[in-house]
Amino acid sequence: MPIINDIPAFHAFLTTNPNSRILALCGAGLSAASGLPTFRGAGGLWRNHDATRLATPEAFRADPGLVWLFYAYRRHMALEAKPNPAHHALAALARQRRKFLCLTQNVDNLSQRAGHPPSQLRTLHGNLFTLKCFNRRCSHVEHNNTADPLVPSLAPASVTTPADATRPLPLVDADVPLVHIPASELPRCPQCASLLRPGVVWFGEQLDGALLGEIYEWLDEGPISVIFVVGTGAQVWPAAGYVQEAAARGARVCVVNTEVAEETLGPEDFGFVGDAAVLLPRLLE
Ligand code: BJW
Ligand code: ZN
Repeated sequence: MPIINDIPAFHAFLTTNPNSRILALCGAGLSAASGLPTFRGAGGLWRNHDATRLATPEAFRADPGLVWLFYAYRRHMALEAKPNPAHHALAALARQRRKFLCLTQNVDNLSQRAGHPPSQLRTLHGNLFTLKCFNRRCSHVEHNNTADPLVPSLAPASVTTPADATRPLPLVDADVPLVHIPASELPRCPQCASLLRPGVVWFGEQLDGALLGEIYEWLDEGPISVIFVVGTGAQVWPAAGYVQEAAARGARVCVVNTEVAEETLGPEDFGFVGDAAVLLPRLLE
């Protein structure tokens, strides 16, 4: 049986391994307490669209305006959001322990804004505030975490506070028809005039090869005492594979999630059921 909700047992384990190497794999649940929706489950629908179906190159090719509205809305939400105590607890752990590496699947920039040292953070799925050219032959990349909206046609994505509370919000209320945004009104590459796209990794796309190489170098530097698996369904590859990679290097798995599947954990593993923003600061105090 895994060790469930036993904070003193986890503290005892960490104290007996003061200089050990620690890994974390984080997902959307880490930012849930900051008000950002998750991909699957209750929060996983955006205006009746399955969020994971919009996160594909095919969806962008079919309707770049729709996909841009989805990402413009998420950029706006992330800009409005604040890092929560779980982001801060992981950032503090990174500052305390140089042998801690955090792999995040999140693209919301909240770990960075919590002061997580960049050398101890790897953003597996990119960043909402990076823009890159959709033309594969063009290497243009830019960073923009200020413009909101990015272009005037994406302005509906930035409306989260209705001036008139009786009017529904255009970007969250599925009953309000979305305006079709023609490609001519979307952000364009300054180098080749192709469409710009969000700098995130969509399904079917390769993760950055150099980044994956760096992670394997870190994994192979020695044994790992624990991998925190925080707020992720751990269903998406290659991210999900790091749990097994860490376990193969001796790590005990410590799941922090509102839902913990005990049967997936080994007898030495830890499971903590609840909000990461409440649990992580207690686990790491
Ligand atoms: C809380 C909480 C609270 C709530 N506190 N907890 C091998 C086997 C099978 C398939 C594949 C494979 N290798 C590759 C694939 C294909 C595919 C894949 O994995 N498919 C699976 C779904 C089966 N992978 C890829 O395509 C990847 N590319 C790749 O491998 O390239 C090589 C290749 C290409 C083609 C063929 C074969 C190989 C790329 C994956 C990119 C994923 N991109 C997205 C979108 C990013 C941009 C964006 O944000 O829009 O990444 S999809 C989406 O899922 C997003 C997330 O980062 C990712 C993971 O989701 P996450 O974070 O786990 O969120 P949820 O919602 O699923 O879970 C939230 C959790 O939080 C839940 O557990 C809640 O209970 C919990 N929670 N509130 C704590 N308060
Ligand atoms: Zn270009």
